[in-house]
Order: sequence, then C-alpha cells, then structure tokens
Amino acid sequence: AASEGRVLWLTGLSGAGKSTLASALYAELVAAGVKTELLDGDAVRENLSKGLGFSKADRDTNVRRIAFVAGLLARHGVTVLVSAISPYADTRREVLAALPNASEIFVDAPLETVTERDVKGLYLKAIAGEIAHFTGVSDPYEAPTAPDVHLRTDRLSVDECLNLLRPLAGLREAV
Ligand code: GGZ
Ligand code: DAT
Repeated sequence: AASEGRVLWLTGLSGAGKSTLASALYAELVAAGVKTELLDGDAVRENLSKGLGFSKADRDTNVRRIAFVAGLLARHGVTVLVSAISPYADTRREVLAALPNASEIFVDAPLETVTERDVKGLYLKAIAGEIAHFTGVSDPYEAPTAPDVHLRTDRLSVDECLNLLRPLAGLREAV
C-alpha cells in the first residue's frame, strides 16, 4: 500500500559496509524529516535477539524477528533500514516477500577486502579458529542472485553507494 513505509534490507558479510551505509542514510532521513528506524544487527542482538547464537536456526530466528519488527514499523509509515548479515537466501526471500515495500540491497565486498579491513579484528580470530561458524570463513554466506541494488563497496565510495540508495529510501539523489 502507498502508506506503507519502505524497508531497505542490507545484507552482506561482516565488514562489507552495512552499518556504515545504513547509519549514514538514517542520518539523512532524520535530517529530511522522514520517520525512520534503524534495525542494526549489533543492537538487535543486544536486545531483541539477546542470547541467540550463530547456528542456522538462531540466525534465521534473528532475521525473522527483525522482519517482524520492520513490518510493524512499516505498517505505520516508518522507513526501516535493516543491517544484518542475513546469510541464508531462502530465509531472506521469505521475509522480504512478506514485507510489502521492501528492497534487498547486497552490500558486497570480497572476503579478501573485509579481511583486510577487519573492522573489529574478528576475521583474524575466525581464521585462527578462535571463532567458530564465522560467516565467510567457516559458515556460509549465500549471496543474493537478483538484489534490487548491488553495491561493490571495494570499488565504490560511501558517497557513491549513498547515491544509489537514496532513491530507494525516497530521498532525492544528491544531498
Ligand atoms: C558472523 C559474527 C559472528 C559469527 C559474532 N558470524 O561486524 P559485526 O560483528 O558487527 O557483524 C557481525 C555480527 C553479525 O550479526 P547479525 O545479526 O548481522 O548476523 S545474522 O544476520 O547472521 O544473524 C559480527 C558479529 O555479529 N559476529 N560472531 N560467528 N558474525
Ligand atoms: P558491516 O556493518 O557490514 O559489518 P561496517 O559498516 O561496520 O560493516 O564496516 C565497513 C568498513 O568499510 C568501514 O570501515 C567503512 C569501510 N568502507 C569503505 N568503503 C565503503 C563503502 N563504499 N561503503 C561502506 N563502507 C565502506
């Protein structure tokens, strides 16, 4: 429906750039006076999904909870930005299909790039075997095959990515 808020679902490896892009877009939406909420993997796991781990079952539960809240917010006209690895294609497809105004955004950087960035030092630990089931290292990431937007964050700047995301968020391209 026209009054439904948009949902921008950012999926990709840890360190691909989901939080960076979602929080920048969030700030722009707030500045533009758009009702918006950010559901970020880390904050969700500290609250809504506290206690969940990284098995397929727990990741799917996490993703379904995020989608449930996103749906409630969107129903009230809020623009929702989701930032979560959401590694399983079947689960993403299921939850995105149930959200009336959702787009799938593939935040994509090769494993080599995210390992070099190693924003939180987790890849070093995962490669050393200190973190089990780490996405991209010892756990699967099923890349979207037909995302609404595919952002290669190893080739595009944050500004270039934001230019591609603004129209989906209902903002004009340049700010
Ligand atoms: C992947 C992990 C793991 C494992 C802890 N695998 O860079 P980050 O720190 O902030 O992003 C990762 C975050 C992933 O949580 P999500 O809720 O986005 O994942 S999912 O959608 O799959 O449910 C990372 C940290 O948690 N982290 N252990 N084993 N990421
Ligand atoms: P994620 O939320 O996917 O785990 P992040 O946003 O925390 O990732 O980290 C991404 C890092 O990559 C951050 O240090 C900024 C950098 N970066 C470089 N180019 C980027 C781009 N085009 N988009 C997003 N982040 C980019």
